[in-house]
Amino acid sequence: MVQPTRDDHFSFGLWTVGWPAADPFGTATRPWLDPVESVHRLSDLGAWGVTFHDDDLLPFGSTPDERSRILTRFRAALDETGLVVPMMTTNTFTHPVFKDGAFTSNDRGVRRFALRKILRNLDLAAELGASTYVFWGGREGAEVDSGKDIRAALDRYREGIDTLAAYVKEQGYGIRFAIEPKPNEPRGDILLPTLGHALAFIAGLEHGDIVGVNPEVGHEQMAGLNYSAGIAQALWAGKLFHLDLNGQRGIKYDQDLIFGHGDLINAFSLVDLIEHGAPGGGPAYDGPRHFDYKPLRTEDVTGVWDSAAANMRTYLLLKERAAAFRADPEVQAALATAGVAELSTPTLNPGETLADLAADRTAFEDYDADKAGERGYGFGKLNQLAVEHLMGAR
Ligand code: ASC
Ligand code: MN
Ligand code: MN
Ligand code: MN
Repeated sequence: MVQPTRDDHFSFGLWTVGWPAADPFGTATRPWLDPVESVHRLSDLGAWGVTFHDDDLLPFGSTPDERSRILTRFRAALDETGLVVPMMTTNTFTHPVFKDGAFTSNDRGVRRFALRKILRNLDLAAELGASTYVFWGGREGAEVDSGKDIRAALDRYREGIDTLAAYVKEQGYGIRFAIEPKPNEPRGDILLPTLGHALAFIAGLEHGDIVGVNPEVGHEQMAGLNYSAGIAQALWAGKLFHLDLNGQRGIKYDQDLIFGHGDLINAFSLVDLIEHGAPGGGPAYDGPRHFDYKPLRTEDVTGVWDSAAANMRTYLLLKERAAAFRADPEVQAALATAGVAELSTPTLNPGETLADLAADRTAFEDYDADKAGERGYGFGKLNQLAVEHLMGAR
């Protein structure tokens, strides 16, 4: 039951298991990992897909010959294992050229270079059959308020995304874009810092129909936000195109912990939501279950693969617990007491006008607000049932 299979649609970034664990205070603690080895190891563990930034596979500045040699080996590994590439993305953050951003660098030459780098990788994404293309704008931001015209930066961000989206449509690639918000790190403040900012930005795009979000657990939690509630809003907006699962413990630097190794209760409600939809009905999520985590810097190579397996195992265990939670008659009773399903009933009757409501004495003049104020919703009991299912106590 907790053995992952291809049907679970688990995917991993090459940059996750492949992270050599250099941080701002110390050098790498692990050797470079061959992407071909990652493909084989992930396949053996039961994963379904691999994802990558252009530079994770094809080092920045590779010659055309080097690119084709690397790609031939990589494709062979995909063919041998049957792993797919459901998502690709661009590294527009490592090279010094991007230190002030890519789409939103103050330097116009940098912005034009960034567009070309992304365009080339979009062609590769189409060739490899990726259906989602992620934009994580880690360097799109600032530390100095007067050094960045935020309105102009958003104009350039929109110009960049719309230009690339128009290209994807023209080429008939069938790729959708997913913007990944993050509040800070590496920039002091990043543009589109939360899922909500990103949804508002997308609403103003010309080609917003093929643009959605790729929210990451830790990134929303770095802003103190509730990840599963944010995911519910993205689903509600029809914009949950992809997601990045990991763990984070509170408002601090981006930890990229193993999924569940942070706010486990929120991870439980997330898995319950994306597997089963809202308790009152509503869409579930049918895209990749993508892990964007980093094996701890203290791990050796064995620890890397143990941690990769742990992400999938935790997800499957939570899925099992969430199914038991939903099926428990006591949970159903607690949901009824809480009135969870009642929220799906519209507030006005079918065809009822505001004048009708104003004439309805039972809604106001004869309504006993004090009596209604005495109601207990039993949310605490409901949450305890969730915690007990989560702990395997029920
Ligand atoms: C991404 C993505 C991130 C960052 C980070 C790079 O594409 O989803 O969160 O890049 O993982 O280290
Ligand atoms: Mn992160
Ligand atoms: Mn991410
Ligand atoms: Mn990350």
